[in-house]
Amino acid sequence: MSDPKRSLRLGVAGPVGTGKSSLIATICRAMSEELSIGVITNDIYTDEDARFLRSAGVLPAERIRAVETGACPHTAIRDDVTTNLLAVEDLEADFAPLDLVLVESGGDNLTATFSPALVDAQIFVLDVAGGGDVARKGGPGIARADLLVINKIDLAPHVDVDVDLMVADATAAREGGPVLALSRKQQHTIDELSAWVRSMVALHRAGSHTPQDPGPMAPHFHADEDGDGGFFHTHDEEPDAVPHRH
Ligand SMILES: Nc1nc2c(ncn2[C@@H]2O[C@H](COP(=O)(O)OP(=O)(O)O)[C@@H](O)[C@H]2O)c(=O)[nH]1
Ligand SMILES: [Mg+2]
Repeated sequence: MSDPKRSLRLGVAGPVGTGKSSLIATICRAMSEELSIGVITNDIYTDEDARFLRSAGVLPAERIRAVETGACPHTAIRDDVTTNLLAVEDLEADFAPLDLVLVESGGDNLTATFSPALVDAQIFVLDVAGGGDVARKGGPGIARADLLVINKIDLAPHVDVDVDLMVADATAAREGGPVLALSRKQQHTIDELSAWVRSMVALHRAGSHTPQDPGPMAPHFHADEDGDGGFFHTHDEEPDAVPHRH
């Protein structure tokens, strides 16, 4: 059970470019009058996401903090959550009482999920531009995040995606778990997102929400910065599953 005396810590995961930072900006814009909010971003080498959010002006700049994760951003959100936990606790102490801390993952693939040691609940974000098949192909985040968002539905007609079908496929892959079609240009979808966040905050405060682990990451590839190589590794918990080069 999560600790109802502190903020709800809500992770936002998903592939690069699907709209995680924008979704966080949307939640801040829609809810900062009813909830006291802080944000932590995870970037590999930069604080680009934090700078984007600060410049969007959706929260006072000092409520948005960047954790630079080094080579593998997934480590920070799953395997060794120490730096993120300290950043969350600092925010909670500096702006007590916070209702909600949003944690954006860095990461570059479809399977990164947060550890329940860091977040109480998580949203996994896909967008329609990734194609209608993505939701069906699955992965732990898609199947078992607390909420799956299918984002940028305003673009669906331009990329030949049937949003209703993509939502139906995702709902089946999630065995009925919640799926939300979102566009920052469609207010009724923003209202639905706000309602979901509000209900999670209420569950957390009542002490009746239990954080779930969506499951370990699949092995994945990291490109070198110069683009001519990289390495493949896993985050499995088994002792023999050490990172390895190919
Ligand atoms: N058309 C459209 N574009 C969006 C929407 N949300 C985000 N974007 C755009 O998608 C791109 C990536 O968004 P960003 O939030 O930086 O993605 P992140 O890498 O997942 O954090 C940006 O150019 C955004 O302006 C949306 O609802 N509709
Ligand atoms: Mg971002």
